[in-house]
Amino acid sequence: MPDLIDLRSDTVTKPTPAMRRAMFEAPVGDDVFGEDPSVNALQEKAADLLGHEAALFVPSGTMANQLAIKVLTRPGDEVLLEAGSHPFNFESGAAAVISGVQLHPLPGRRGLLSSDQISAAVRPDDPHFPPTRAVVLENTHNRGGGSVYPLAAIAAIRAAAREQGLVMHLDGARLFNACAAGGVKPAEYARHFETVSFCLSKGLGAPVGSILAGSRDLIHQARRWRKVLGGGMRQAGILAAAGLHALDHHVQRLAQDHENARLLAQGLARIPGLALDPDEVETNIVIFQIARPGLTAPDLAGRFKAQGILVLPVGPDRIRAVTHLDVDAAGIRRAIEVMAEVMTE
Ligand code: TLP
Repeated sequence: MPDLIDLRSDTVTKPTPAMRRAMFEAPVGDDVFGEDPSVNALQEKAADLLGHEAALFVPSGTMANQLAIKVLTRPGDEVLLEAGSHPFNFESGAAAVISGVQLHPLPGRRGLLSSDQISAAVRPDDPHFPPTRAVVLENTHNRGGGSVYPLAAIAAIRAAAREQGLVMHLDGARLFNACAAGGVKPAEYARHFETVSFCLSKGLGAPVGSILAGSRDLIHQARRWRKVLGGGMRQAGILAAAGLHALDHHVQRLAQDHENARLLAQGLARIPGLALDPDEVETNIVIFQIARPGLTAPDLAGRFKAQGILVLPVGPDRIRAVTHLDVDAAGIRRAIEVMAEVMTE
């Protein structure tokens, strides 16, 4: 059987030979003492890119989001976010456990919220209600199908939030995808938020790691909470070097992943029994619907897998496929062929 084509996530990428060399050669020190030169270099570069005072290297996107919620809220506060968002659905209820906050999910359009929704959701100052404290946005939005916030929409939400005295965190796990799609610089998004995270281990292709950026004071607090959660790492420069390499070499190429996602979407749209609108595919995530009664997403994913194509069921009749640096256009064409064949069975 030919090699598997793994479209389950952009988290599955393996470090390239050049990235492995950078990791091998990385100068390291003890990062809990703040002495790892590679970690320090990555944190400075990331803070610079985002236009924030400071940044912290953390093991995962989940930890970055949870540290942000921790330092922006107090127990009993309420956090507004989108109903399909990652922190609401896929972080094991961590915000309740770690921060003791109540999450207030709002229904977005392809995962994106409007400023009016934010204004309308803020609770009045009344002892019955939790104090609304923070807004968390996700850009690109994973379950929204890799949708991208227009900069103007973020600016409008920021203005509404400011009026209500709310602070904001950006789950930018795929922020560089949003930037590549919209021709926007990371700092142009980031300036609207108190804290911003992005993942090195998704489309950027590093094996491990995320960044949380914010003011010096917020990042100082986040560093302490990272230690509380057991995320203080020692010679983490080996990993940070992969992140530095990713920022230097894997940002420009994200446009290719987006082209491949469009190619995939156009191919899938032509397959009888699958439904999607290729025009909705803006970045590297393609979510499609199964339009054949009796055929479920786990069933179909199993049949694709038997033919060497891995995808992720994300609902009873919805499947996600994500493009990334380990699958080229030829791989995408092969995946379309195989999926079309399976659907004729
Ligand atoms: N998303 C993963 C899975 O958890 C679904 C994926 O394959 O897409 N924010 C967003 C928007 C994410 O998509 C993810 C991971 C995270 C945060 C969490 O990152 P990690 O996995 O590093 O904790």
